[in-house]
Amino acid sequence: MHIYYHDNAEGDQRADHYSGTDLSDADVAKLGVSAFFFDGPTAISDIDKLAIERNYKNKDEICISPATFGADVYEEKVKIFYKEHLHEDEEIRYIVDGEGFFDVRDLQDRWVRLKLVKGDLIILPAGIYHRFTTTSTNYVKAMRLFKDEPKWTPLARPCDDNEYRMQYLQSVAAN
Ligand code: KMT
Ligand code: NI
Repeated sequence: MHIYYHDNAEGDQRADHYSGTDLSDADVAKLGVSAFFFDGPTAISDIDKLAIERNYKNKDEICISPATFGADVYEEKVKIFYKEHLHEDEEIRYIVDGEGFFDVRDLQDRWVRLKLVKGDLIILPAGIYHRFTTTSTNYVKAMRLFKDEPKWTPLARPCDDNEYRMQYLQSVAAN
């Protein structure tokens, strides 16, 4: 997984926005973000194992592309996914095909960009501010894992007094 600081340049959200500064899995682990890679014949059983360990019971698959949604709806969805938000539950995504960017805020409020390609899996903790976009290929097929009742509602920033936000900040404070 390619992880780097976003260049913060205006313009096309689907461009790479590579700042030239790379980060590591260990850097994002300090933000409570976990990165995995599962590919080949054991990928699905590896993911199932992870899901069971974390008490996830369900999964679905979403294909985000102009072909699946129609061009207009696709453009709307891509804009919505890119609005900075948090969730009151973990967000687990596995890239089945294509690619996408997850941007997460670091502890200094900088945007860290994670480029996920086929085989990459990410776990974003509850309470982290983030956003998502497709890349310039405009195509991603992603598996979404969820518990019985996922608290997926995106809460738009600012929601700094949200209890999950406060818990998140406490959990990373020592890092
Ligand atoms: C989210 O919560 O922003 C998403 O699920 C993005 C689409 S899945 C790659
Ligand atoms: Ni989200």
